[in-house]
Amino acid sequence: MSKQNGSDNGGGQGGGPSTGLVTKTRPKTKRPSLYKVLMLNDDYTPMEFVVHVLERYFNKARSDAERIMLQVHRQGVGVCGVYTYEVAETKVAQVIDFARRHQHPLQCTLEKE
Ligand code: TYC
Repeated sequence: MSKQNGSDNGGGQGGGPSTGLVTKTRPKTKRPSLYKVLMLNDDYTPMEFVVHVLERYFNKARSDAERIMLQVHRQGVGVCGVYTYEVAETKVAQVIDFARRHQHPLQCTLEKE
């Protein structure tokens, strides 16, 4: 829906008669909400598998992937990346599916930033 600023016969950004009132038209864009993808620790998924997941689905360099994996292993949870909702949701589904196909219980989830 477009914002109406009155008839276009005067000054100011919004048009309308010259009342001396200047209104600003804002671009109707909103930044999308962002979501963290969190990886959860478990006792069974091999460390090497988690590192591989971080490289493959979150485009991490080997050294970053190892650091994140160890953080999850020690603290229980870690951030794999921050994305818009649809991208984050897709990555969570891909990781859980990939882990299941390899019979690992690895879990990850979304959290709004
Ligand atoms: N705790 C697992 C192990 O000792 C390794 C691991 C790390 C599992 C991170 C999941 O998200 C995870 N084999």
